[in-house]
Amino acid sequence: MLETYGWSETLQNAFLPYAASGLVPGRVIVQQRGLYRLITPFGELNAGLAGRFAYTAGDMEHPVAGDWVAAAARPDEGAATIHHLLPRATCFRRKAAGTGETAQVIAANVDVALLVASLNADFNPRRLERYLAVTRESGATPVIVLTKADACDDPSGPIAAAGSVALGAEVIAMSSLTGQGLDAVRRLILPGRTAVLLGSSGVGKSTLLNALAGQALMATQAIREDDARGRHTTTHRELVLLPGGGLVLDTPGMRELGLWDTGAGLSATFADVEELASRCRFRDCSHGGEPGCAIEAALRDGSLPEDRWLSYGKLQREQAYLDRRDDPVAQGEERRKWVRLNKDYRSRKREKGRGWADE
Ligand SMILES: Nc1nc2c(ncn2[C@@H]2O[C@H](COP(=O)(O)OP(=O)(O)OP(=O)(O)O)[C@@H](O)[C@H]2O)c(=O)[nH]1
Ligand SMILES: [Zn+2]
Repeated sequence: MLETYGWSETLQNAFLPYAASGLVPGRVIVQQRGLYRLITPFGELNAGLAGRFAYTAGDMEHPVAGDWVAAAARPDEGAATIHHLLPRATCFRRKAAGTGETAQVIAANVDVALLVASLNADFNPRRLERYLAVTRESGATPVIVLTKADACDDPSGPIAAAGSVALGAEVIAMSSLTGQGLDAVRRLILPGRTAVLLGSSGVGKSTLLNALAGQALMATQAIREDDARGRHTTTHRELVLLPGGGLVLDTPGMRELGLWDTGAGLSATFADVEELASRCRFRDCSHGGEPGCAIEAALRDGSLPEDRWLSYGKLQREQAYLDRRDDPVAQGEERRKWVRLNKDYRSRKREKGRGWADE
């Protein structure tokens, strides 16, 4: 039964030592302020952290939605106590704002991230680059899903634009309204696999989730219970089981995409830019007019689109800001260099008053 929720041989092996002490495996389907709801071999149980675990676990090791844990179950009470966190296959993290913590885990064990953008109006490939970087950092597989194909006369432009930033990620054009492309999306979320939907407000994430889940969503999403005083309470289930067997993780944290930790993911998403920079004649090239600069050459002949270069600089600047805030001395120096370079580039461009193409 846990296989439905993604239980695997790898997890089974990690769990083995805990089985001996009578614990059971469980997956977190809701996490709210230190209270958890788990799916376990005994069905759904409400859970809290064991005192010792809460005391010794670091911030990053506190379970979040999607996590697998080892817990002591008390099925008669409908309750359990979480004693251990099982290793995460993937994890979405965010730099915690202003708390001095280094990072905050948002979701765990996501296999595929659907990066949702709308084909109808302001389609913005720059936004996709950010989501791609975040996803690559997490370890999940990104797929670009372009919604509202029914409201777009010619989607070939946006599809090509998405493809050009995707660096190998699959691109699917679809419509939740007509059902076009819906099967292609369904095939991404195989039984036991966990997906998330990332994208700006209004691009159609909820509509897509409803189309994927069909009738099942309304029936299963809300957990109604009587609290201690006999009042009805409703909790939003964060891990939604689709009729076809796949899972979608839908948490408030995943919906608020603020300043994310994109370090390694940034390099993967801009591998082409970093590869170009490595071909400059001078290893410490500032891309500011030195002879043999591959970046400037590529900007001039158009093989590196200018907005992609600027977008790279912008994400570097945001990352530099985070680095500076979290570690005032170290780390940031390399990225601050990029900030400077990018400013140089932009001011020199302003001086010229025209684009590189006019040189
Ligand atoms: N024409 C068309 N409209 C769609 C489609 N999918 C969603 N919409 C419309 O787009 C609007 C926004 O859709 P939502 O699903 O609420 O968007 P969302 O991404 O969940 O937005 P947030 O909840 O704010 O994050 C709604 O009016 C939908 O009816 C589609 O495939 N075609
Ligand atoms: Zn250079």
